[in-house]
Amino acid sequence: MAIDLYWASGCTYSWRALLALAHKRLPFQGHRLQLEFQEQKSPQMLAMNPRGRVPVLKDDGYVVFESVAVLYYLDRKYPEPSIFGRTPEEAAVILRVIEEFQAYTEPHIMGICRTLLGSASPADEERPLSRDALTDAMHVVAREARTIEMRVSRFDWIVGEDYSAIDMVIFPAIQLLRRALTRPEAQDLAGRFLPIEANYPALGRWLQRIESLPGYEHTVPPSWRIG
Ligand SMILES: N[C@@H](CCC(=O)N[C@@H](CS)C(=O)NCC(=O)O)C(=O)O
Repeated sequence: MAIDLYWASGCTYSWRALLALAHKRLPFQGHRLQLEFQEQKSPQMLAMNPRGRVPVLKDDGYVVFESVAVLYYLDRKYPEPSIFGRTPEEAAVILRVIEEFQAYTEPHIMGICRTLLGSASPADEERPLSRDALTDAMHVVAREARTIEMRVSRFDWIVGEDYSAIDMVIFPAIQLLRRALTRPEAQDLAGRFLPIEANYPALGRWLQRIESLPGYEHTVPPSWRIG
């Protein structure tokens, strides 16, 4: 087994893969790319992922990209501890909640974060939001966060009794949102969300639960530690 992970600091999608590798205690060779220098678009990277995005995982010559596919591959290849549930029913709920998050919540979180933190990407769909759009996005996120709050107030993890792929998918996005909302220009938006421990106490405990997992500290974006 020789796993290579191509990733970028502060990239929530890369963070998912790092969390899965840490949880499964899989040794790997990390290749940190600098997105601002377009390293993800080098010929070597484009040969592995023609979309020129990270994360990309290579395992003994097999290449997989798109973060949820990376998590799924790792789980099929290295099944213990499982991150896609123990039963077909649990697996379906994990996948369903991943789909729901990606369809209904994540685009709004990313819009807010891109606007407040800036983005290296010039793509149309990645333009900053207007002030009104920002406020609307925050309403949606606050509402969706309530449903996650309900889930983690019943169990320790978002689905069922184990830490799973859905926790790994949502956690980095919430951390990025927290970071974006601490910007001075976000003061009027932040009140509905921060401090998270006051607005969403179960979500706050869930974040701390993940932060205390073995190996977690190695997954934290290095660019955040010095900023
Ligand atoms: N849907 C992809 C998204 C990956 C993605 O957008 N990665 C960003 C960094 S967080 C990227 O590589 N951007 C580089 C670019 O757009 O040139 C996944 O889940 O892996």
